[in-house]
Amino acid sequence: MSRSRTATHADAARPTDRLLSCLDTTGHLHTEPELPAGVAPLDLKQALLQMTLARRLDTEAVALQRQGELGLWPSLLGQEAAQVGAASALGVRDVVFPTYREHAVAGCRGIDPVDLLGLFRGTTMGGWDPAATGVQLYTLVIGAHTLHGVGYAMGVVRDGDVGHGDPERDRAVIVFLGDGALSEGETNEAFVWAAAMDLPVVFFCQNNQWAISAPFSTQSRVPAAQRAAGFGFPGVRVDGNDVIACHAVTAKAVARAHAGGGPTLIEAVTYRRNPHTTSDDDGRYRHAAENDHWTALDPISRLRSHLEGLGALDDEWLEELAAAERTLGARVRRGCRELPPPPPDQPFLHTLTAMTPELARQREAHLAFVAGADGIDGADRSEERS
Ligand SMILES: Cc1ncc(C[n+]2csc(CCOP(=O)(O)OP(=O)(O)O)c2C)c(N)n1
Repeated sequence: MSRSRTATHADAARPTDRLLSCLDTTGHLHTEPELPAGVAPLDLKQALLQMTLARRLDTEAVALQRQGELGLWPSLLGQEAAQVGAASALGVRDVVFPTYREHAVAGCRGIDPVDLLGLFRGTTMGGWDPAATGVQLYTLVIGAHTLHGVGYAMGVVRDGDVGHGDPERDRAVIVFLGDGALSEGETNEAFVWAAAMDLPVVFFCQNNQWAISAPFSTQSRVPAAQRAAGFGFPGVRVDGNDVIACHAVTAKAVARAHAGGGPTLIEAVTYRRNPHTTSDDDGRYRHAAENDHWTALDPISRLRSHLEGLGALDDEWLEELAAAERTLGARVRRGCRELPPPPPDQPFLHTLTAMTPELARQREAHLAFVAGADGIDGADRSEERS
């Protein structure tokens, strides 16, 4: 395995505040010397499909929350290119550590959209099998999963699964984080550890400009990508609304990780166009004009214009896309309402690998409590209740 401690020559020569991009705001493809065309080919129609379906899921989920069917929903509106660009650059053996907003990443990895809703409906504490999907469960504690990802990457190295040049063997970890997470102790510890051990990790920061009501200028005095230099690994700043550039930088970082070259921090500069979650009132801390500015930079319109310019979108394909959206919408609305309530003892079954006598006692008491027979301490409370 190669153990390069330094960034490549190209990385070192590039000022880390330069924004890499391939697709301009009108959908015109231009040359980016650091991301030569063809290095990381992306199926553009598939990317448009994934981004469009992710947006439709998001729109449906916001509506479901408003109807009282979900307790909460963190919208991804505006972040589709960053997520689809990154996810489409991963191999099946690479492992994703998401936050709570990576709905498009989940879609690209084949997670059923209805399964994504359970956590926000309160019917599950997970929703999918991390081993089967290569996507760990959503993490609501900001920054905590950066260390989980780094720990997993240590396991990958110990298994000898880097540096073979064999896509069937080499593995990398991609940790998604927000700009607010950069201020967390865990994130900084994760950066130190990943650098010290040359771990195969890509830290993919979606700088969506806001950590709830705290602007990025409060989180950092320098562009996020520049932080990486202080830890000793490359930082790349990419247009997060450009799916082609996001795909290319992620593919490059993943290839570096696979080869044993160590970590990369990617800062995908984008914008959260909806409130932080459906519980947030963003009108209290930001102006509508800011949203208008970013709406004009919409990642889906940009890719669609590009493909239209190429004559790649015929009526038949567009009708198939619209039909796929309608099918998804209907499925999500029905599936959400039909999500089964979990068995009341589910947390007890998954706390430890083997049930201890004390846990078994607590489980029985809890089941009895839920059934309404006995109190949690085993005392008969039926008289008090009546
Ligand atoms: C350790 C911790 N501190 C505070 C919070 C409350 N909190 C929830 S989301 C959030 C902002 C996160 O912003 P960012 O990392 O930029 O991600 P984004 O939501 O913008 O995608 C905060 C502070 C939390 N969940 N966990």
